[in-house]
Amino acid sequence: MSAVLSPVTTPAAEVRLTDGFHLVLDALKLNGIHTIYGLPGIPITDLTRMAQAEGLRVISFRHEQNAGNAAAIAGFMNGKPGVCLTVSAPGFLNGLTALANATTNCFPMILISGSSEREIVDLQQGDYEEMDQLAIAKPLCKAAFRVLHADDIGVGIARAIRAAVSGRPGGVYLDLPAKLFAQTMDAAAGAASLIQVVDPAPRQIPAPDAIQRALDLLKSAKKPLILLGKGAAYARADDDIRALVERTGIPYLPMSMAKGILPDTHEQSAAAARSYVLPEADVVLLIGARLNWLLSHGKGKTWGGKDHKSWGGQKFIQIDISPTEMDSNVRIDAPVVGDIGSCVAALLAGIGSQWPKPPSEWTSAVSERRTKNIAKMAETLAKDPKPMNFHSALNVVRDIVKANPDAMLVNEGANALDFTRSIVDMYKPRKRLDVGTWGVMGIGMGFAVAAAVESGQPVIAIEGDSAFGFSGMEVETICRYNLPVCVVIFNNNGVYRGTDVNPKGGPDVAPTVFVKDARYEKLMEAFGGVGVYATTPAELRSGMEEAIRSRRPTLINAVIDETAGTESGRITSLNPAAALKK
Ligand code: FYN
Ligand code: ADP
Repeated sequence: MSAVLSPVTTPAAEVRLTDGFHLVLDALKLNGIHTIYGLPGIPITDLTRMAQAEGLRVISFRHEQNAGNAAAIAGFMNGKPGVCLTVSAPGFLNGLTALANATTNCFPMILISGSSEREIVDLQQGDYEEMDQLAIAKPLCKAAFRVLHADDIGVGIARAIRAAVSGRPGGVYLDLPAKLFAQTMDAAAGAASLIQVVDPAPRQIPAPDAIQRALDLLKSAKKPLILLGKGAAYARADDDIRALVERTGIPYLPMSMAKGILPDTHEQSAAAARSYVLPEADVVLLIGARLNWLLSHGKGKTWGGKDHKSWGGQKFIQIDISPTEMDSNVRIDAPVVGDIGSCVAALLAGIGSQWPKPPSEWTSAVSERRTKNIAKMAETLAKDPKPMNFHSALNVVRDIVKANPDAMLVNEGANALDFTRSIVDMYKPRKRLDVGTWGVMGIGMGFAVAAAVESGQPVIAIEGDSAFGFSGMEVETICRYNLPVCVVIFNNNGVYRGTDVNPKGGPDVAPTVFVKDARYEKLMEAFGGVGVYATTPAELRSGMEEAIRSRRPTLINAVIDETAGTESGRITSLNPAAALKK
């Protein structure tokens, strides 16, 4: 809606004017963006007020990084850009970490930051929060734009949206200098300058010969494997992906945020036989998953190679929207470039209904290994050690998620992340949100807020005590918006565990150790939410059940054995240990 501003020079006839503030909001609304995650301050305070007045939902945070993480995951959940709004310089920098993380994870997001006076910034004359934000953002995101004139706002927002969601999704920075907001222009001309983006993420149809090459290779396989990544979850091609898996009969392995595209209890899931299938498979079909560190770069011992850089002998088919992803780590024998929906549909058409199932020696071997590992896990989960440990606590979480398959699960930490990933089954797509490609700490409360706001479903956030600290102040935000978030902190008194000691014996504790028996639940109580102190699985269970039932903001301080946990969880090998001890 345009503002009717007081006429300045033409008292006879009232001139209908609009301004930069309204044009930004009108452009967002025109493109179906109705929620802004941010933190008000100079020069965007009024923009947040006006946004609310114009009917947008404004979710205000206590730190921009958490607002940015919220916007990023909203982008993943919706397939359209999540928007984060920050103040200049330090606020912008705080949001930038989330923008870079969104880009790394291929989440569509737009970081809009106010900035100081260009004339002063560019001459480096020392303005309030002086910083050349555009230049700093550029290398850390997919695209960066600055708008100087009100009549360019429509183009600026349109370009930001297209850059965020088309092709490989990612983060976009939009720089809006303070002077832009108050610029006025004729309201009709302003409305005409806005662009409603048509087909912002166009389908990209794969070439027929690329599909044929992939089908030929897949047909030749004796031990085929399908690997589903979070790109497959993002693509929302759930039915076709399931049909591809089931019609071919090929075992599949979900990456962590791809869990639930098919239910983890699916009989073709090879998740519980990971270390068996990776080195054994002969042809691997990657759908929206990169051969990065999380997949040991497609080579080395994980894949059956002789040493850490040797090829294991697998052939790869890779479906990805980004052509340059191919061959980034090992040779891709059958690249299929296009959007996952179109690529999987084309493969399905070629597969038809007569596709031969993989040799039964392969599928039975996978299934045998899987059954054995699941049985072993069930034995461990059935134990009831005192004090409670990761397994006995996660056994409860596993039951609660099974009973509430629509609930969103947010997960971060080291051991808290790794154990949750393998113990807690997911039943529906895009329900598991975690540390992603960087393995970054600090996404927890930002993701939890957006998960609740965007889905309306209860949110369960399983947090390591260290990971929680990065965004813990947002429990106030959770209470302020009365969001149905149940935070469970696995409290073992430290980073990895709470047992390290200061080798010098001085008054400082070891760098990995926190305050013993910290009462995290009181943080939630301080803002009117529910705090639960749980030392047994039964207490944890009743706390979680009540949180889901009541939908009240809840924080459960789940006290676990302080000796539980290993260095960096499952990635101990990435944490260099000194060979020389002084
Ligand atoms: C998995 N597993 C199971 C099941 N699911 N067993 C029984 N039942 C079920 N349902 C088994 C699986 O076969 C593996 O055993 C093991 O559990 C772990 O499985 P996971 O988690 O899939 O595999 P792994 O080896 O941990 O995967 C490697 C990885 C992962 C790099 C993809 O570790 C990862 O995503 N790490 C992210 C770490 C991170 O970002 N940390 C944050 C920073 S921490 P085996 O087959 O016997 O191996 C800072 O310090
Ligand atoms: P994971 O960490 O689960 O393995 P990655 O983030 O490494 O997943 O990989 C996701 C991949 O999916 C990226 O290479 C990205 O280009 C691709 N991708 C994202 N969306 C689509 C889409 N709609 N169609 C095709 N590829 C996509």
